[in-house]
Amino acid sequence: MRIDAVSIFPEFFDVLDLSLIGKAQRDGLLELRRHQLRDFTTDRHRTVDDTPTGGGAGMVMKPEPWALALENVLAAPSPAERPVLIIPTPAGDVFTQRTAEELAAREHLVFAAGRYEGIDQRVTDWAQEHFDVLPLSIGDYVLNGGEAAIIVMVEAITRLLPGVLGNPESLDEESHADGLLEYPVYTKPAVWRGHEVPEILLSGNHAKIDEHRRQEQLLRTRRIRPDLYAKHIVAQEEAARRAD
Ligand code: 6GU
Repeated sequence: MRIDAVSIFPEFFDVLDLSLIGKAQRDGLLELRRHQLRDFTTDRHRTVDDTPTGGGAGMVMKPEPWALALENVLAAPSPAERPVLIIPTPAGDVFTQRTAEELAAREHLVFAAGRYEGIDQRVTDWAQEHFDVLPLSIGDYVLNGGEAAIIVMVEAITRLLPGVLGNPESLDEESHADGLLEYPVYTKPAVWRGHEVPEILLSGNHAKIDEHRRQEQLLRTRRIRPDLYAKHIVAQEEAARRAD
């Protein structure tokens, strides 16, 4: 997979050189290219922002440097497929595990990190000519810029790529893989500071252990995320109806 990330703070993305994503880059599974938006300005002050047309607080990112930066990304040799342009914004569709799975199947992702009050809307409109454009939010809160959201999305997407995780089986069991939260996990010792591991987990009976874990998943999801639990129940009812 190829990923390009454009920002006025490309150093933000240095954390992606650590750990599993760093290794994925060194192993050639992922090519991560970072770009400084200011390199695509044409004035002496390398200006990337301007006042909002129509008035109001804050500043807006000018369209011209964005167009030049994105054209530069398009000019580099690239996987044949039409690239996806992801614009992080609290006004976007919510990024979920499903989104991560869909994006993990693409060959070329481009992330455009806005700062200030956002990027001139016409960049989004123009970019549709060259990219599949996706404005995405990582949740209902406000960040100072898109960089931290990009790091979150790149981590969620790239860990799904074949060869990135040491043990790909952990993908099947983790939270959200099947729409439920993960069951609680334990290691040794069996009793620690008076707290015991559930006895069934020490039994060696794998059918019973699977059943216990499934029950814990359902209880935990109902308690912590009733919204996900309700969706799960609806999906189960539909599956049962189809099986009739
Ligand atoms: Cl993707 N960007 C910004 N700036 N704030 C956010 C966000 C994204 N998702 C939630 N808040």
